Amino acid sequence: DEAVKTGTGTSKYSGTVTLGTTKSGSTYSLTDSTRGNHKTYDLNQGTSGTGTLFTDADDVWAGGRQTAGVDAHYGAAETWDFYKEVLGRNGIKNDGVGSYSRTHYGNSYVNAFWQDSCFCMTYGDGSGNANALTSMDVAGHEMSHGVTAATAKLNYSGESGGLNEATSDIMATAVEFYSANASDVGDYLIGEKININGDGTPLRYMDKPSKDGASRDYWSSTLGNIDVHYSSGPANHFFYLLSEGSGAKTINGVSYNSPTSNGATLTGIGRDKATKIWYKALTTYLTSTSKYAQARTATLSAATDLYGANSAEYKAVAAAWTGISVN
Ligand code: ASN
Ligand code: ZN
Ligand code: CA
Repeated sequence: DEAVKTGTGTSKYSGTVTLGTTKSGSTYSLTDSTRGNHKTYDLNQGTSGTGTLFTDADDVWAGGRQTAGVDAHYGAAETWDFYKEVLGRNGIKNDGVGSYSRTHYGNSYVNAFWQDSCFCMTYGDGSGNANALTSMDVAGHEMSHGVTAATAKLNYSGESGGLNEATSDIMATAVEFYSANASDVGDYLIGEKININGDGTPLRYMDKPSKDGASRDYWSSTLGNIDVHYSSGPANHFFYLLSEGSGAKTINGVSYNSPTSNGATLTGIGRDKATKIWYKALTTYLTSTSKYAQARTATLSAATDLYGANSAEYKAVAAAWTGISVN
Protein backbone atom coordinates (compact mmCIF):
# COMPACT_ATOMS: atom_id res chain seq x y z
CA ASP A 1 0.00 0.00 0.00
CA GLU A 2 1.52 3.24 -1.15
CA ALA A 3 0.01 6.71 -0.90
CA VAL A 4 0.81 10.07 -2.45
CA LYS A 5 1.75 12.57 0.25
CA THR A 6 2.91 16.15 0.63
CA GLY A 7 5.53 16.55 3.33
CA THR A 8 6.93 19.68 4.92
CA GLY A 9 10.64 20.39 4.78
CA THR A 10 12.98 22.87 6.40
CA SER A 11 15.45 23.64 3.65
CA LYS A 12 18.83 25.33 3.91
CA TYR A 13 18.31 27.69 0.98
CA SER A 14 14.56 28.03 0.25
CA GLY A 15 12.88 28.35 3.62
CA THR A 16 9.99 26.02 4.54
CA VAL A 17 8.95 24.01 1.50
CA THR A 18 6.47 21.34 0.53
CA LEU A 19 7.87 18.04 -0.68
CA GLY A 20 6.41 15.31 -2.82
CA THR A 21 6.61 12.17 -0.70
CA THR A 22 5.18 8.65 -0.69
CA LYS A 23 3.86 6.69 2.28
CA SER A 24 4.67 3.01 2.24
CA GLY A 25 3.44 1.09 5.26
CA SER A 26 4.02 3.52 8.12
CA THR A 27 7.08 5.20 6.59
CA TYR A 28 7.36 8.21 4.29
CA SER A 29 10.08 8.53 1.66
CA LEU A 30 11.39 11.25 -0.67
CA THR A 31 9.65 9.71 -3.66
CA ASP A 32 7.74 12.30 -5.65
CA SER A 33 4.89 10.47 -7.35
CA THR A 34 3.53 13.66 -8.90
CA ARG A 35 6.85 14.14 -10.71
CA GLY A 36 7.59 10.77 -12.22
CA ASN A 37 8.60 9.19 -8.88
CA HIS A 38 11.74 11.30 -8.66
CA LYS A 39 13.67 10.01 -5.63
CA THR A 40 16.30 11.52 -3.35
CA TYR A 41 18.99 9.40 -1.65
CA ASP A 42 21.57 9.78 1.12
CA LEU A 43 24.94 8.45 -0.04
CA ASN A 44 26.17 8.77 3.55
CA GLN A 45 29.61 9.95 2.28
CA GLY A 46 29.91 7.08 -0.16
CA THR A 47 30.77 7.68 -3.82
CA SER A 48 28.95 4.85 -5.62
CA GLY A 49 25.54 3.28 -5.82
CA THR A 50 22.54 5.06 -4.37
CA GLY A 51 23.07 4.70 -0.61
CA THR A 52 19.71 4.84 1.13
CA LEU A 53 16.45 6.47 0.11
CA PHE A 54 15.57 9.24 2.57
CA THR A 55 12.78 8.07 4.90
CA ASP A 56 10.94 9.71 7.78
CA ALA A 57 8.32 8.71 10.32
CA ASP A 58 6.09 11.83 10.31
CA ASP A 59 6.67 13.50 6.90
CA VAL A 60 8.16 16.57 8.59
CA TRP A 61 11.69 16.81 7.24
CA ALA A 62 14.15 18.93 9.17
CA GLY A 63 17.67 19.01 10.43
CA GLY A 64 20.73 16.81 10.31
CA ARG A 65 21.28 14.69 7.25
CA GLN A 66 17.77 15.43 5.99
CA THR A 67 18.52 19.08 5.17
CA ALA A 68 20.51 18.29 2.03
CA GLY A 69 17.77 15.85 1.02
CA VAL A 70 15.11 18.55 1.43
CA ASP A 71 16.98 21.06 -0.75
CA ALA A 72 17.89 18.50 -3.43
CA HIS A 73 14.35 17.07 -3.58
CA TYR A 74 12.77 20.54 -3.68
CA GLY A 75 15.26 21.71 -6.32
CA ALA A 76 14.40 18.78 -8.56
CA ALA A 77 10.67 19.38 -8.03
CA GLU A 78 10.87 23.08 -8.89
CA THR A 79 13.03 22.34 -11.93
CA TRP A 80 10.50 19.70 -13.04
CA ASP A 81 7.65 22.20 -12.57
CA PHE A 82 9.51 24.94 -14.42
CA TYR A 83 10.08 22.71 -17.45
CA LYS A 84 6.46 21.54 -17.40
CA GLU A 85 4.67 24.83 -16.76
CA VAL A 86 6.90 27.25 -18.64
CA LEU A 87 8.26 25.11 -21.46
CA GLY A 88 5.75 22.26 -21.77
CA ARG A 89 8.39 19.59 -21.12
CA ASN A 90 7.30 16.55 -19.10
CA GLY A 91 10.46 15.54 -17.26
CA ILE A 92 14.08 15.39 -18.33
CA LYS A 93 13.38 13.05 -21.24
CA ASN A 94 9.88 14.49 -21.86
CA ASP A 95 8.46 11.08 -21.04
CA GLY A 96 7.06 11.84 -17.58
CA VAL A 97 9.65 9.61 -15.90
CA GLY A 98 11.50 10.98 -12.87
CA SER A 99 15.20 10.71 -12.21
CA TYR A 100 16.98 10.66 -8.85
CA SER A 101 19.23 12.85 -6.74
CA ARG A 102 22.07 11.67 -4.53
CA THR A 103 23.23 13.80 -1.57
CA HIS A 104 26.13 13.65 0.90
CA TYR A 105 28.55 12.45 -1.79
CA GLY A 106 32.05 11.75 -0.50
CA ASN A 107 33.87 13.75 2.16
CA SER A 108 34.11 17.54 1.98
CA TYR A 109 33.22 17.36 -1.69
CA VAL A 110 32.84 20.85 -3.17
CA ASN A 111 30.93 20.14 -6.38
CA ALA A 112 27.74 18.73 -7.82
CA PHE A 113 27.37 16.84 -11.07
CA TRP A 114 25.10 15.19 -13.59
CA GLN A 115 25.91 11.77 -15.05
CA ASP A 116 24.48 10.46 -18.29
CA SER A 117 25.27 6.89 -17.16
CA CYS A 118 22.62 6.92 -14.41
CA PHE A 119 20.65 9.91 -15.67
CA CYS A 120 21.00 11.21 -12.12
CA MET A 121 22.47 14.14 -10.21
CA THR A 122 24.76 14.19 -7.20
CA TYR A 123 25.63 16.79 -4.56
CA GLY A 124 28.60 17.22 -2.24
CA ASP A 125 28.42 18.69 1.26
CA GLY A 126 30.98 21.43 0.66
CA SER A 127 34.00 22.00 2.84
CA GLY A 128 35.24 24.67 5.20
CA ASN A 129 33.33 27.86 4.38
CA ALA A 130 31.75 26.35 1.26
CA ASN A 131 28.20 25.23 1.97
CA ALA A 132 26.32 22.19 0.68
CA LEU A 133 26.00 22.30 -3.10
CA THR A 134 22.19 21.92 -3.03
CA SER A 135 21.01 25.45 -3.88
CA MET A 136 18.20 25.94 -6.40
CA ASP A 137 20.45 27.22 -9.18
CA VAL A 138 22.87 24.31 -8.77
CA ALA A 139 19.98 21.83 -8.89
CA GLY A 140 18.55 23.56 -11.96
CA HIS A 141 22.01 23.54 -13.56
CA GLU A 142 22.61 19.82 -13.00
CA MET A 143 19.13 18.68 -14.01
CA SER A 144 19.37 20.81 -17.15
CA HIS A 145 22.49 18.85 -18.15
CA GLY A 146 20.03 15.97 -18.35
CA VAL A 147 17.73 17.93 -20.65
CA THR A 148 20.69 18.78 -22.90
CA ALA A 149 21.72 15.11 -22.88
CA ALA A 150 18.18 14.20 -23.97
CA THR A 151 18.00 16.85 -26.73
CA ALA A 152 20.87 18.67 -28.48
CA LYS A 153 23.51 16.40 -26.87
CA LEU A 154 26.09 19.22 -27.06
CA ASN A 155 29.56 17.62 -26.86
CA TYR A 156 31.21 18.54 -23.55
CA SER A 157 34.38 20.07 -25.00
CA GLY A 158 35.33 23.03 -27.17
CA GLU A 159 32.67 25.58 -28.11
CA SER A 160 29.85 23.03 -27.96
CA GLY A 161 30.91 22.29 -24.38
CA GLY A 162 30.68 25.98 -23.56
CA LEU A 163 27.17 26.04 -25.03
CA ASN A 164 26.31 22.94 -22.97
CA GLU A 165 27.49 24.65 -19.78
CA ALA A 166 25.73 27.91 -20.71
CA THR A 167 22.49 26.02 -21.29
CA SER A 168 22.68 24.72 -17.73
CA ASP A 169 23.43 28.20 -16.34
CA ILE A 170 20.67 29.80 -18.42
CA MET A 171 18.04 27.25 -17.41
CA ALA A 172 19.27 27.30 -13.79
CA THR A 173 18.71 31.04 -13.71
CA ALA A 174 15.25 30.69 -15.23
CA VAL A 175 14.44 28.02 -12.62
CA GLU A 176 15.67 30.23 -9.78
CA PHE A 177 13.48 33.15 -10.91
CA TYR A 178 10.54 30.75 -11.42
CA SER A 179 10.81 29.33 -7.91
CA ALA A 180 11.88 32.57 -6.21
CA ASN A 181 10.77 33.17 -2.65
CA ALA A 182 11.92 35.40 0.18
CA SER A 183 14.80 33.06 0.98
CA ASP A 184 16.15 32.82 -2.57
CA VAL A 185 15.26 35.64 -4.94
CA GLY A 186 16.10 35.39 -8.62
CA ASP A 187 19.41 36.70 -9.92
CA TYR A 188 21.82 36.40 -12.83
CA LEU A 189 24.51 34.88 -10.63
CA ILE A 190 25.34 31.18 -10.37
CA GLY A 191 26.05 29.64 -6.98
CA GLU A 192 25.59 32.83 -4.97
CA LYS A 193 24.18 30.85 -2.03
CA ILE A 194 26.88 28.26 -1.54
CA ASN A 195 29.88 30.50 -0.73
CA ILE A 196 32.04 28.33 -2.94
CA ASN A 197 34.87 30.88 -2.99
CA GLY A 198 34.73 31.34 0.78
CA ASP A 199 34.33 35.11 0.48
CA GLY A 200 30.63 35.31 -0.39
CA THR A 201 31.16 35.79 -4.12
CA PRO A 202 29.24 33.67 -6.64
CA LEU A 203 30.71 31.08 -8.94
CA ARG A 204 29.67 32.88 -12.14
CA TYR A 205 28.25 36.24 -13.31
CA MET A 206 26.04 36.38 -16.39
CA ASP A 207 26.05 40.17 -16.92
CA LYS A 208 29.84 40.28 -17.17
CA PRO A 209 31.27 36.75 -16.96
CA SER A 210 34.91 37.92 -16.68
CA LYS A 211 34.12 39.12 -13.14
CA ASP A 212 34.95 35.55 -12.03
CA GLY A 213 38.55 36.05 -13.19
CA ALA A 214 38.47 33.27 -15.79
CA SER A 215 35.36 33.37 -17.99
CA ARG A 216 35.30 35.26 -21.27
CA ASP A 217 32.81 38.04 -21.97
CA TYR A 218 32.96 37.77 -25.78
CA TRP A 219 33.43 35.17 -28.47
CA SER A 220 36.82 34.93 -30.18
CA SER A 221 38.46 32.23 -32.31
CA THR A 222 40.33 30.84 -29.26
CA LEU A 223 37.20 30.39 -27.12
CA GLY A 224 37.06 26.64 -27.76
CA ASN A 225 40.46 26.14 -26.12
CA ILE A 226 39.40 26.96 -22.55
CA ASP A 227 37.45 25.02 -19.90
CA VAL A 228 33.77 24.66 -20.72
CA HIS A 229 32.83 26.45 -17.47
CA TYR A 230 34.60 29.53 -18.85
CA SER A 231 33.75 29.24 -22.55
CA SER A 232 30.14 29.33 -21.39
CA GLY A 233 30.69 32.98 -20.49
CA PRO A 234 29.83 34.62 -23.81
CA ALA A 235 26.58 32.61 -24.15
CA ASN A 236 25.60 33.43 -20.56
CA HIS A 237 26.36 37.07 -21.42
CA PHE A 238 24.21 36.76 -24.58
CA PHE A 239 21.31 35.54 -22.45
CA TYR A 240 21.70 38.41 -19.98
CA LEU A 241 21.86 41.01 -22.78
CA LEU A 242 18.86 39.50 -24.55
CA SER A 243 16.85 39.41 -21.31
CA GLU A 244 17.84 42.66 -19.64
CA GLY A 245 19.82 44.74 -22.14
CA SER A 246 23.18 46.41 -21.67
CA GLY A 247 24.41 48.87 -19.07
CA ALA A 248 23.64 49.29 -15.39
CA LYS A 249 20.57 47.73 -13.78
CA THR A 250 19.52 46.57 -10.31
CA ILE A 251 17.23 43.54 -10.02
CA ASN A 252 16.06 42.18 -6.66
CA GLY A 253 18.76 44.18 -4.94
CA VAL A 254 21.64 42.92 -7.10
CA SER A 255 23.47 45.42 -9.30
CA TYR A 256 24.58 44.46 -12.79
CA ASN A 257 26.51 46.31 -15.47
CA SER A 258 26.64 44.52 -18.78
CA PRO A 259 28.97 45.65 -21.57
CA THR A 260 28.87 44.95 -25.31
CA SER A 261 31.90 44.28 -27.50
CA ASN A 262 30.75 46.76 -30.15
CA GLY A 263 29.67 49.50 -27.77
CA ALA A 264 26.02 49.09 -28.77
CA THR A 265 23.31 49.93 -26.24
CA LEU A 266 20.83 47.05 -26.10
CA THR A 267 17.29 46.79 -24.75
CA GLY A 268 16.21 43.42 -23.36
CA ILE A 269 13.09 41.47 -24.35
CA GLY A 270 12.62 39.98 -20.88
CA ARG A 271 13.77 36.73 -19.39
CA ASP A 272 10.69 34.70 -20.26
CA LYS A 273 11.00 35.27 -24.01
CA ALA A 274 14.78 34.80 -23.90
CA THR A 275 14.32 31.49 -22.06
CA LYS A 276 11.76 30.23 -24.58
CA ILE A 277 14.02 31.17 -27.49
CA TRP A 278 17.02 29.35 -25.95
CA TYR A 279 14.93 26.26 -25.15
CA LYS A 280 13.44 26.14 -28.66
CA ALA A 281 16.94 26.41 -30.14
CA LEU A 282 18.21 23.66 -27.81
CA THR A 283 15.41 21.25 -28.62
CA THR A 284 14.98 22.01 -32.32
CA TYR A 285 18.12 23.39 -33.94
CA LEU A 286 21.27 22.78 -31.89
CA THR A 287 23.25 19.55 -32.41
CA SER A 288 26.16 17.82 -30.68
CA THR A 289 28.75 19.76 -32.67
CA SER A 290 27.14 23.19 -32.67
CA LYS A 291 29.47 26.12 -32.07
CA TYR A 292 28.67 29.73 -31.26
CA ALA A 293 28.02 30.58 -34.93
CA GLN A 294 25.39 27.83 -35.06
CA ALA A 295 23.91 29.01 -31.78
CA ARG A 296 23.32 32.40 -33.37
CA THR A 297 21.46 30.89 -36.33
CA ALA A 298 19.63 28.39 -34.08
CA THR A 299 18.27 31.13 -31.81
CA LEU A 300 17.35 33.30 -34.80
CA SER A 301 15.39 30.35 -36.23
CA ALA A 302 13.76 29.85 -32.83
CA ALA A 303 12.86 33.55 -32.62
CA THR A 304 11.36 33.35 -36.12
CA ASP A 305 9.28 30.32 -35.11
CA LEU A 306 8.05 31.92 -31.90
CA TYR A 307 7.72 35.60 -32.77
CA GLY A 308 8.19 36.03 -36.55
CA ALA A 309 11.08 37.00 -38.79
CA ASN A 310 10.26 40.69 -38.60
CA SER A 311 9.73 40.72 -34.86
CA ALA A 312 11.46 42.90 -32.29
CA GLU A 313 12.48 39.64 -30.60
CA TYR A 314 14.32 38.44 -33.72
CA LYS A 315 16.16 41.75 -33.99
CA ALA A 316 17.07 41.65 -30.29
CA VAL A 317 18.53 38.14 -30.67
CA ALA A 318 20.69 39.31 -33.58
CA ALA A 319 21.84 42.40 -31.68
CA ALA A 320 22.69 40.43 -28.53
CA TRP A 321 24.89 37.99 -30.48
CA THR A 322 26.59 40.90 -32.24
CA GLY A 323 27.14 42.39 -28.76
CA ILE A 324 29.30 39.39 -27.85
CA SER A 325 31.12 39.35 -31.22
CA VAL A 326 29.15 36.53 -32.86
CA ASN A 327 28.26 38.29 -36.09
N1 ASN B 1 29.32 21.12 -11.35
C1 ASN B 1 29.98 20.84 -12.60
C2 ASN B 1 29.01 21.02 -13.72
O1 ASN B 1 27.87 20.67 -13.63
C3 ASN B 1 30.54 19.50 -12.62
C4 ASN B 1 31.36 19.36 -13.84
O2 ASN B 1 32.39 19.95 -13.99
N2 ASN B 1 30.87 18.58 -14.80
O3 ASN B 1 29.40 21.50 -14.75
ZN1 ZN C 1 27.63 22.01 -15.61
CA1 CA D 1 21.53 32.29 -8.83
